[in-house]
Amino acid sequence: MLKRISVLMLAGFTAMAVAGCGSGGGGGGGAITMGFSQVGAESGWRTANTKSVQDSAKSAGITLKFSDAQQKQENQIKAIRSYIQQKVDVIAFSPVVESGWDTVLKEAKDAKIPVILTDRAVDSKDTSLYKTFLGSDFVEEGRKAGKWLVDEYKSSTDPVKIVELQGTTGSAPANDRKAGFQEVIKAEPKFQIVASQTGDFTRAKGKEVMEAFLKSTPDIDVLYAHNDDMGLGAIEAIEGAGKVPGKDIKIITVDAVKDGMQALADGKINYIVECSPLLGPQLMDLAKKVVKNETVPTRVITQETAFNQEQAKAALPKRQY
Ligand code: GYE
Repeated sequence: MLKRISVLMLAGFTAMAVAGCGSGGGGGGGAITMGFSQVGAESGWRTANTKSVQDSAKSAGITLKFSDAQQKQENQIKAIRSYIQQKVDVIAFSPVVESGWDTVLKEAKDAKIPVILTDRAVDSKDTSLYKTFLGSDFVEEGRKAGKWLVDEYKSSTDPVKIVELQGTTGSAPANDRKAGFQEVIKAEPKFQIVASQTGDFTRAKGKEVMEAFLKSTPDIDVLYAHNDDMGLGAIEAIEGAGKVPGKDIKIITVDAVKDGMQALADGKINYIVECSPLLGPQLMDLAKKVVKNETVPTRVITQETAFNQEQAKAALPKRQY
């Protein structure tokens, strides 16, 4: 829209007339339209992220075109193509998997529409295909999970049997949370990942896969789940098998959404690494800058922490999501 307005200005419209058709809001130079392609609604994290993006667009005066890809890359590619056709000012998206984006990102670049990656990364070699990447350091999250485990078992020499519930296959958080965790635990051979499978970041799959793990793998000591939702599903499976989550099987998850934090406070989860979904305000700031062609950092990392039971109890009353 900004481009169209500047063409009008060139055509000799007065500044006041331009402001009149600038459709309200927008930082000074007319409203910005953002096309946003969301992964889906697979988890509590995602729901909070969607709300953050929608609320912040509203308060930033940015017109948001929003689409939910239902965890399918083809739907995201379709949505991005439609945003290109609609000539939005900026495209933001959270790529469901890392690979396979070059073609559509080139199309956006050729149409001179800036792209912002939010939450998840792509593995494109050509980094000129997007302006910036806003989100967490998932490798570091995996390391934090691993460090807690190393500390928890520091006085034991017995083997520690770990099962892992991975996030969506091929997604940045699944790849990186696995890698960061492994990097830390591999120093001590007593830590053994005895089973590892995707639960697609959902509660239902987390439960289903944990049920299978419990049948196939005797004496599981630890569950590492790449998000709270899969951990919460797994808790149901563990209880269903007559075991006590948090005691018979120690549980580490990532995200720290309210339901996860409640389970941690109740002693059913033992440790949660935080991953903040509240990316909306920073995303809107970056969008305003890239639309004005201002330079932005190529990587913006979210600040995060981790919680044990006591810290979860203290944080819960003020938890926003
Ligand atoms: O951890 C998980 C969600 O990409 C960081 O996606 C996000 C992850 C989050 O479904 O719950």
